[in-house]
Amino acid sequence: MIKKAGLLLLALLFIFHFSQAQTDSLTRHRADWFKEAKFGMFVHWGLYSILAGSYNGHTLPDSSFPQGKSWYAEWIEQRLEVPDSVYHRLVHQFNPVKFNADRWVRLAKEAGMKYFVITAKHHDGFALWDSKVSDYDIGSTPYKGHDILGELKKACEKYGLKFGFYYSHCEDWYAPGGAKPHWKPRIKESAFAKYWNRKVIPQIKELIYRYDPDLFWFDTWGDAQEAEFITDKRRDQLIALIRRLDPKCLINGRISYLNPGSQVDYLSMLDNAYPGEKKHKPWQTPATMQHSWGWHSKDYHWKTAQQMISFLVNNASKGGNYLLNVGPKPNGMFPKMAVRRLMEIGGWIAANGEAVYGTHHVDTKAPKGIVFTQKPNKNGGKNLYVCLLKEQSQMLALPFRYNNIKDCYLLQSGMPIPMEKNAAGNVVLNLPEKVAHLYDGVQVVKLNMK
Ligand code: H79
Repeated sequence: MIKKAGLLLLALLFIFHFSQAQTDSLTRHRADWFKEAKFGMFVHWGLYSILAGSYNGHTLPDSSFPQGKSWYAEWIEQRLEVPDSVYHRLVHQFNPVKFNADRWVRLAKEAGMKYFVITAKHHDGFALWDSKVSDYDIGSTPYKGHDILGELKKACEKYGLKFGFYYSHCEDWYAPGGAKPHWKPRIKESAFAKYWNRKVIPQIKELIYRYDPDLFWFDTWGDAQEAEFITDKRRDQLIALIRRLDPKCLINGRISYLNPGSQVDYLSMLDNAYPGEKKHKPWQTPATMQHSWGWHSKDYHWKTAQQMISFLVNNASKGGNYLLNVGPKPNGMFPKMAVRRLMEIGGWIAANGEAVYGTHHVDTKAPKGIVFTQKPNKNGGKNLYVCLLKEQSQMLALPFRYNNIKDCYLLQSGMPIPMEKNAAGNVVLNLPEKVAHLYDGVQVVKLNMK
């Protein structure tokens, strides 16, 4: 009898040990795909897209409003003081008849993006899916019956992209207890608690049960309300919930920007912020193509494709990702300026993607206007990618031993690049003028190292 009980205990211990090991391994490897991926698409789309940055004869930014000095079109309700009743009635106008999930995700794929993150709910509180706990959702629009998030998920599976959600867990301008902009009267803790339990938690569950996402992107940026409402307890409750229901799902540091704790999978920088060095966790810059995230028809500050490629490569050189935003129009179309840029970036990636995907940061300090990425190669050595982001002189000295380099050529064409050895024993590349002066955009020279 005692022997039997002992055996049973042993078996149980074994099973426990085994499942624990599996969980540990999942925890350790959960973010592997994210580290390799480097490049993702962010989409900001909701009721604000209808207003496109303008309301009642005013266009953001507009300093005649006390809080009007911002380009962020997704903030228009607050910044241009759109009356709640007017803004809420936009649900009756949200009818993106030209929405085509396959086309969106195909564009992302062709741009070289490996994951796709869409605003399931932004600060305005509007849910882009048919939510059981809120009528402020797609189910109240003329587009009801369409499963936007489901179609996007399907398209992501088809094209091999990971799929995840931006979810505004702190600010919610619709729910009475959701946090409001910092210049508004502060919400009571008891009201926030209600909002948290009756909207945030159930909606996160819905998103997981319905769409099985690969990641969540929460959004705080270190202001006073975050400190007050997103307590460690709430942060950990939300993390535990997601871990329990969807252990593969990644969670970002902006779940609590001031105090992310140790359990988050990756860090998100502030909007359009680029750190100077690598981080202790996988990380990412969320970035805009214009100033605004949501569609803003009068924001003409479009970055060039080459600028965006530089940001992508620069982040890769520090071990980070680049999450590039598109703000679709209310009819469901991507702005043509965005389409053009996605295609241009995709063209560059088709020729130079090897220098980005699956690479690691390089500690060696690079000359100005240059960044390095690297990865092991099949011969037991490594490939070092010298990315020229700014014009260089044709004789380019690099901080690598000449004797360690087997081979050197332009990545996109295979054109050999002549090398010399300088007095210090380091390599000096002899670049053709068109390469050194970037006539063909950002250039990558590949060094095959011992
Ligand atoms: O969803 C988008 C924005 O609506 C939301 N986060 C992104 C992904 C956001 N809303 N407000 N904030 C972020 C805080 C913004 C702070 C800013 Fe700044 C101050 C933006 C511009 C000045 C800090 C400094 C961040 C960029 C520069």
